[in-house]
Amino acid sequence: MMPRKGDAMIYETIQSAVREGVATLTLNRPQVMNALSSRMRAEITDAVATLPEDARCLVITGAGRGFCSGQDLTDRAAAADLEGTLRDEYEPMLRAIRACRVPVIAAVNGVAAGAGANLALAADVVIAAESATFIQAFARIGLVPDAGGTFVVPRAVGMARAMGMMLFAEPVGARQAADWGLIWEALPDADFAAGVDARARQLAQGPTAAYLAIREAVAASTRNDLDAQLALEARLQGAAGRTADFVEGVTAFLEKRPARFCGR
Ligand code: T3D
Repeated sequence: MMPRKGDAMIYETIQSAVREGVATLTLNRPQVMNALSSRMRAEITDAVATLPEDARCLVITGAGRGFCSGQDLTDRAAAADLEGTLRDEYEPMLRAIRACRVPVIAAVNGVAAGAGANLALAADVVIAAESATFIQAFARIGLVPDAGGTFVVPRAVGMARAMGMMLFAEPVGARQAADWGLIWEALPDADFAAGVDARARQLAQGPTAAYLAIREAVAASTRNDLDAQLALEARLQGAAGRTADFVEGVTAFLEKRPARFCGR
């Protein structure tokens, strides 16, 4: 039974806060490099699905020197039901991130290993500190990459690099991950916090409805043919064209001033 206060879940393994439209979810088990326990998965899922009304961007990051070391390996007896855990706990967490009602940035402050790497890669944009690494660590312990890794990684970096990452299970540095197209950018460690903050504010002040439509279109492009994708673009653009933010965007352009988007 998860501790609750009224309807709200009390978080023990994560911290969440909202400031000026930016919600920050911090994985907070630094003594184990923010390894994912069952409780942490439930808390992440809940926090992402119940973001405060005023949030218009979500940043997921880690406390301490790591981002997330994947499954908590102290939690795994040989007889653990891995299939059930993936289906009942990982999948809802990943789906919550993919369906988040605002754009999601993974701010990868340090090592992201196993399901921790793939948790980061579930975000819309990944920004990493230069000292961070991404490790498809699964084969080191006799497992198969999960948490969406076999879907996302080959699409981002191609089959050869995906296979190398997964078979050798070695760290890929943030700079290389950016060069390969696995993540958006790697920032010098000294600039990381400010760089993430600037990008988060940019998204929090942007046209939220258009961002979500962009996510939908890009995700659909992995399964659609051109005809279906053109039809989807037309439908999404029709909806975007009816938003207050489109009116504001065009008005601001014509008035030669920055747009003030309301997110609708
Ligand atoms: O349900 C299922 O099981 C299926 C789902 C599976 C999903 C997965 O994610 S499987 C992959 C699990 N993750 C890993 O295999 C990574 C294990 N960790 C590491 O390889 C390394 O710790 C890191 C590369 C992440 C970091 O290395 P380093 O040298 O910077 O730090 P460290 O000293 O290894 O770790 C610091 C502490 O965190 C240490 O504890 P200690 O000695 O100080 O008491 C270490 O044991 C602990 N820790 C790190 N990762 C985990 C962990 N404790 C529990 N679970 C972990 N995943």
